Amino acid sequence: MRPMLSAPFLVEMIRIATNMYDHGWDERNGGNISLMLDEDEVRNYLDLTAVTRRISTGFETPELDGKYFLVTGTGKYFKNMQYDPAGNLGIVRIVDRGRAAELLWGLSDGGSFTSEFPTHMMSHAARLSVDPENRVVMHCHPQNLLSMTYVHDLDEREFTRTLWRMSTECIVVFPEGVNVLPWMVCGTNEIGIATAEKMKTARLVVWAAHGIYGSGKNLDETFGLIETAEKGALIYMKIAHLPVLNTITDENLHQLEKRFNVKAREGYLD
Ligand code: 2HA
Ligand code: ZN
Repeated sequence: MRPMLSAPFLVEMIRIATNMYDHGWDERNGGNISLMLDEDEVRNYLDLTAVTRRISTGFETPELDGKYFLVTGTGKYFKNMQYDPAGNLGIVRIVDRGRAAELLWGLSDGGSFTSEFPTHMMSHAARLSVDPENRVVMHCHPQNLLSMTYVHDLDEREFTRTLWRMSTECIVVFPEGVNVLPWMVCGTNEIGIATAEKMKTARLVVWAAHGIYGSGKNLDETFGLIETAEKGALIYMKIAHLPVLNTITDENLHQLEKRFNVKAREGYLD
């Protein structure tokens, strides 16, 4: 058995969370991440029969039965993850049609997984139904995307089109656009169900006046996805109150589709 702290998935998780904190996206206990792990990968570091605790979830995701996740803990600070990985993170196996999670490692102070576990697990199930390679669900509170939800129309097409116009990279990185939920109470099954539904058509889901969810094949890609949308929002917040003299037109966006072999969300370009 190899030492857990040498596991590449754990090292990468700590690096990404630290980087997110450094970007100002995860104040205090803000944000949460879940990373699906392969059983064969986990077996190198853990005795898969040694269950520390069984934690009820309060929802069902039968699609995830038997799947393993490295997940951030509730009330934990991304800032502190690097100093105490086992206190701030846990590795769980989903069992009983998603109604419970067996803790195999971490959450060493007796804590539980993130309060947003419903949204994470339901979003994994939704993403896997449209992309079998999806492994990551990531949530954070980036300043500019959050600011934008106070001053911009929350219509998904309009929100997406604005971001696409704010930087040439945006349509290339998220051609399917950004989905948006109105303000809702967080940490509930209801916001989990609503987010998962939105995750079927886009890897980014904005929570108005709260933050954003991203999903993807790995931590790096998912971080980059949020980073690109947040850059678009940063430009928007810098220029929204100024007279705009130049922009990226729909014709330009069509040119980018051709050049980078991406297809913009149906009906989003004129
Ligand atoms: O875990 O970000 O949405 C803190 C949060 C809740
Ligand atoms: Zn949050």
